[in-house]
Amino acid sequence: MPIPPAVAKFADLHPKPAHVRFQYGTAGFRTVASVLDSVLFRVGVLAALRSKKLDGKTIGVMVTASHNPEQDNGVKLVDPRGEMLDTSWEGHATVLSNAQTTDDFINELDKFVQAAKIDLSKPARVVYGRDTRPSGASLVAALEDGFKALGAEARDAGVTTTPILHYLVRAINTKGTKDSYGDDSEEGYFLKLSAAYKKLVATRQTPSPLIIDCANGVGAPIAARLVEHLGDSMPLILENTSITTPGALNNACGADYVKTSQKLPPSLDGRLQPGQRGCSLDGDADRLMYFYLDERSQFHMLDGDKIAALVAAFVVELVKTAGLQSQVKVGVVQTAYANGASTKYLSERLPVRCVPTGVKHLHHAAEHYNIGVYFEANGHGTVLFSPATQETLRDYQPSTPAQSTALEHLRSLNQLINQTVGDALSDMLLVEVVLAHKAYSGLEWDSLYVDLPNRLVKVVVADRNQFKTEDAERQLISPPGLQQKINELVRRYDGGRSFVRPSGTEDVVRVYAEASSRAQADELAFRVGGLVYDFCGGNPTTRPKEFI
Ligand code: G16
Repeated sequence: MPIPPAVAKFADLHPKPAHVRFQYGTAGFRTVASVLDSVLFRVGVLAALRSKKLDGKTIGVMVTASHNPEQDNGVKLVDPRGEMLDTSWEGHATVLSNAQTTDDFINELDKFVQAAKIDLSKPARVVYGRDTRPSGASLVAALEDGFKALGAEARDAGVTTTPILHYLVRAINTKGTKDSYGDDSEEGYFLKLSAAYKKLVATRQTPSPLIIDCANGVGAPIAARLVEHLGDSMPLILENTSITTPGALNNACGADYVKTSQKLPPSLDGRLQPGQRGCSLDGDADRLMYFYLDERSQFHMLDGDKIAALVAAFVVELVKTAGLQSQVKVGVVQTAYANGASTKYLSERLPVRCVPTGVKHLHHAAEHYNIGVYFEANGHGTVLFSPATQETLRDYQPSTPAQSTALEHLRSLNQLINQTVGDALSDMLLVEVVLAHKAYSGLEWDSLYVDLPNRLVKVVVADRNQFKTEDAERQLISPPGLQQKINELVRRYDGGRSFVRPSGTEDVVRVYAEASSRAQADELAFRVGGLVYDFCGGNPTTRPKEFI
């Protein structure tokens, strides 16, 4: 079947800008919003094709640039079980987005449809949502043209969080089956989470109020609805909720700000009291960072690694108490950004794997465990219960009251934790459950292990694509010779570790460094940053002055 003529007609309305090269990266396409119109249209077409290929299963499309600044936007596809798009389609997405003219696009599309053996007569179904970015509405209009071009049945989920969109995709595709994931509505999501949370804390004291920094993004209205569903069971104070103030999104607030600057968002100064727990979401509410101030008002960050340590220990304990330790093996997945102290702490207790950055890599690795706990240091992560483990939890007959209680908790955790992707609000409730069960304050949680001082630096280079890595991104293989120079530098620092990789969401190269003291970690990061800058022919007049 040939490509329907409507595709060319609509494609003419969304010309590709000249001299821009797009790439389906770590989390889909992501760049400055003003150049994305053609990409959104083409992603609409691709989503419809993906659905046709999968016999009309519903495919998700999320329009967001998550932690990026407000002027950026992006789009990513979600596969039928709520997981990230199959990586084998990422390359096709890149090729289609870069076809220069309508004719080139139709040609590429035709080649792809033939090669992938897509039956165009099959139905296509999609569900799509967007975050609060001002560019979202017009980009969604371009996306909708892509759906119309192939006659896809499209459901608009409106302004929502990335994890809710993932939830909806799985809920729609499992509706009425034995694997039903929940009602396919936002309301269904809130009911599922809040019911599980209330069950898990039923016998615990109501926690002290938690401050949530909503990053001035979509987390604000969604958290407000969660508050209604939780009622008195969880006092939440929402901050940074200005979703219509221009320039406010992710600006000096949010999970990425907290992680990279290792500081309290200035807007929370005087709001967060010593000893009180606070947390930050990012622009689409899929990342979570916790923090607290000690009695001297010193800021302490509890990042994705600390969340992994807290949660993994709790899950292991429940599995053991339930008497399931021989059947249910728990494992952890991290990336090279995981603090060395967290990896040490976790690997002394559990199997730990290191994979490249990007939820898709962590998610797939976590699926190999019966219960897989995965968190990136930046606060993105979740806990996966394998289908076999879910059956075990359903059928297992406990023999003591203690076993029975632990089993019930595991069942409720499986309901509370978003099984499709990292979800800041679901993760926040998970953390609160563990803190309530362990009667931990932020300080006690923080004391599980002591972080090695670390620093993350961004370097702007002419072409980040020349950076290629191996060994889960811990070694550079290109540009040639640079890794050797980094190794020489690292050797001079006590407890030093550093690696360099190109970002898949921003036009920068990221440098991570760790050392035994704060000053040394900073120095190492800035020295490696300088090395990268000089090696890549950076302009001496624009060389950042902190690059020693
Ligand atoms: C996305 C991905 C994360 C990744 C982050 C940064 O997060 O989902 O897995 O850690 O980008 O990636 P990079 O270092 O390649 O820029 P988000 O929250 O921005 O969607």
